Amino acid sequence: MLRPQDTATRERKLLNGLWRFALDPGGAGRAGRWFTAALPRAREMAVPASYNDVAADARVRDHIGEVWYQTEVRVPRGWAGDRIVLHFESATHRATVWVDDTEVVSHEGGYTPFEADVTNLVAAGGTARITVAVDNTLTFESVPPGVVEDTAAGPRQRYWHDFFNYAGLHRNVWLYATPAAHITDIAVVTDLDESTGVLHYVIEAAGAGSAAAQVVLRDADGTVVGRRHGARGVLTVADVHPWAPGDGYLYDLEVQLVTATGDVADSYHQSVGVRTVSVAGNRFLINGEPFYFTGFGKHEDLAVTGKGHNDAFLVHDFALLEWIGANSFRTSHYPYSEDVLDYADRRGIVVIDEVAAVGLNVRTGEGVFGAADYPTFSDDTINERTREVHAQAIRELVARDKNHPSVVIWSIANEPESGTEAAEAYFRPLFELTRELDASRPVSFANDASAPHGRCRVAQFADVLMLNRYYGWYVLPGDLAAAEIAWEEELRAWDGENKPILIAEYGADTYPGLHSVAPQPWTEEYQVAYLDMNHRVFDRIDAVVGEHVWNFADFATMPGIQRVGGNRKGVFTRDRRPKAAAHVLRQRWLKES
Ligand code: BDP
Repeated sequence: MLRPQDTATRERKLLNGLWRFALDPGGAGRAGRWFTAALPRAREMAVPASYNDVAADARVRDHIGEVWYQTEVRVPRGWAGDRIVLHFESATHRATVWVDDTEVVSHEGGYTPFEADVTNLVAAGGTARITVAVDNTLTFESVPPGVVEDTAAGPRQRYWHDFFNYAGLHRNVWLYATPAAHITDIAVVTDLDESTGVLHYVIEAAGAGSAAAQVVLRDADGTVVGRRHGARGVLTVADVHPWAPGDGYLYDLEVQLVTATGDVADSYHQSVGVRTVSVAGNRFLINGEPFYFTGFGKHEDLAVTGKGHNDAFLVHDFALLEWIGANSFRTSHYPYSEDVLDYADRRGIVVIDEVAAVGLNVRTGEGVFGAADYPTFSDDTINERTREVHAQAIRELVARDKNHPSVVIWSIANEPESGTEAAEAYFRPLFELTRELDASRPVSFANDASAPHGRCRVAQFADVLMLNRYYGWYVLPGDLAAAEIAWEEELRAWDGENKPILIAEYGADTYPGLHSVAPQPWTEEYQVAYLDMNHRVFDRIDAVVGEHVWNFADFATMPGIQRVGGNRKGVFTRDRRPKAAAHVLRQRWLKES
């Protein structure tokens, strides 16, 4: 599936705006065929946005189950004879879509795109009613997992990750047109042979008949630097300008379907950054050079709009990344908007791309998320069907993001149970699958303190060891001297694995404006002292190839006594003001680069 684009042969129409919106607490909408007419008792809702905080209504914020969105679209007159497609960049966590009275598509998984060919259901110049039922329920067979428990107070959604379960239509919705003969997929893998860039490409098309594929490669100035006929092939670029961290240089690969008479039936533009990624011993290499990651785990999280994509915050967050000297981030804990990855490509920011497999450990949050009264892996909890949903989430992530030069590691889970035989059996095929889908990038997952060195049975599969550790916060809170000793001891053990180690999370909750002379947990001084301690440890361990502070900014969480107005481990507040730690990181990271 290709992201909708305006090209010489394609056109798109954005359907964002105010849609009709209705909660369906009793699950009456499907039987009542709500898609056949204007939604009953509808209010209006912004798209894109999480619906939860927009309405100022606890019933909306805490709703469990389906909500319904509806809009009317006029199909552009000029699209007669074209193939017409309805495309959702995401619907969290699953959705069913109707065009007028006809069901057109269902999709599981909250962070990847899906679409339906609606050519036979709409007419150019006419209107169509689009209705979407979006379900936020997390179950043991969803990714992330959860369970709805029946309690005396009614159903309650439980899950084992701390960020709030925002839901809705978080990203763009498009109606777009392509010719009947159209390109359906493009895959590009790049290599460097000294100063020559090598591009291996594969094109897929449908309805193409005798039309043949060809590609034209242009540099950033628009000069043609390569051409080739054929649906797969290799292009070489002498004196290539590689994509590199801090230098988001992109070529434009125009893919065309050309008819026997020489007409361009379809055209699509794929940006390409020519770079290599590899692991050599305990080094992480980009273009053959050791790379040290500085940056954060982030969230898609804003006041009011929740996980709704916002371009102003995209640009602002990247401006802050550059200000602070961060060269990278992880899309913790789910695939982010494609706008984020496109922008990372252009800004030369390095990305660790993560699937939404977070909270696959019912013990992690004991005390935070309630008692661990389920086994993590069992026939009735996380099981083979969950693994198939997880596998599909990986397939969709790689399919969507494989051409982004910014993406250098696939992260296939965050802090799963990883110290058991069941975990080893669950994850082995998922690592194999990811490597089959993409042999060009390292694969990893974020390990947590419950499976330290010697106990983790999943780290054996990872090309890079990504460790989330909270020495001085969850472990030995307030005693940074003891934390430093314990942390160094554990890290030295991992150092012996001869794999690169990325500290994928370390952080301390910090209430902005709270101060103390002797660093006390929750103060700005403590966050600074905590980070300094961690950095001393990292600098003593050879295999450490990067540091991602948890978190870039404060973010909303489920309610809980360990959280004060959300998770406060942000180096920036939720509205992006720096805490004292931001200035300290800036000093360290600008020196690194
Ligand atoms: C880690 C999780 C992250 C949490 C963080 C925390 O990976 O999602 O937000 O802990 O507790 O375990 O702050």
